[in-house]
Amino acid sequence: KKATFVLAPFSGGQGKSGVEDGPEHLIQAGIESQIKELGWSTQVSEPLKNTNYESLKNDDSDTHGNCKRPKIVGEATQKVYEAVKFAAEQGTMPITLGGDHSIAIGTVAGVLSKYPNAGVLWIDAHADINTPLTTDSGNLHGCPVSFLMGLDRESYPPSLQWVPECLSTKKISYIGLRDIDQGEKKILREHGISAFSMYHVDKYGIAKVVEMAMAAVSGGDKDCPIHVSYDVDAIDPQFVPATGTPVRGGLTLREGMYIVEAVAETGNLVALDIVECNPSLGTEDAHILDTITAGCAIGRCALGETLL
Ligand code: DIR
Ligand code: MN
Ligand code: MN
Ligand code: MN
Repeated sequence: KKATFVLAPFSGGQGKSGVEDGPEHLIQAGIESQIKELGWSTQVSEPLKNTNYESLKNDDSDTHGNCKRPKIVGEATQKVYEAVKFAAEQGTMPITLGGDHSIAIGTVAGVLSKYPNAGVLWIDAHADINTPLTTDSGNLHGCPVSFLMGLDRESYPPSLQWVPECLSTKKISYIGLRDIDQGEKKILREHGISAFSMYHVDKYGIAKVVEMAMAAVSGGDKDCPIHVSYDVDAIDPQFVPATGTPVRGGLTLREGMYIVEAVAETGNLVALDIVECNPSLGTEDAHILDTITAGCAIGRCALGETLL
């Protein structure tokens, strides 16, 4: 049991600063030592170490159509891709700590290069499936899924043309959705993408929803590798307040933990992302503590803490 913590202190996929401090806070709070205590050996990879993306964030010429900061997003995600791919090829489990969710362009592409048939569970209040043609905000953290699928490929900025069209519309399922743009709804519907909103969590309960989501991405293969890309804003802001785009009516902390516990129980987890913890957005210390400890709990549950 070996895990590689891939640190991705990157904020260029959205406008707010502070989310680049997520990895440091999670490490300071002990996520690595907690996972060691579960019997994992760990190592740390820092693919973005030699570049100050925060200073590059102010370059107003870095745009393409409606997309904001495509150059730094393209460059940073490619470095994350190489690091995650390498960690997976070494036979370790990449646990990527964000940073904003644009970094999942790199993590999912890296994981799929090692495990081409892996299914992705995207845990989020948002679908993150805008394309450069549909995005209103221009923030690329709202677009990673479409890049991985190659949707509206002709519209991609040059810096993101490296992204392999690696993710089938049949190999992703969402849990926690409650804030989806019109253009995204159209994409989800047209491609028949599996998606469980908060409505479905209320209707079926979280256990059934996770079971259905895993069945949807596994295509009948009981050993199908699973990558969980976990945006902490899936959990209700009452538990996870320090995040860039909080939306009320989310998962309880327990429901949020149950998702990764149930994946851990299958033994099929091959990679985990924990993204969008933004310590700067806590207006009191308890907000930061709640958010960071929830991030650590997601990591521990995914790696088997609560399995007896
Ligand atoms: C919105 C918000 N759909 C956008 N997306 C967020 O900017 O494309 N994703 N916040 O996490
Ligand atoms: Mn900072
Ligand atoms: Mn989100
Ligand atoms: Mn997201």
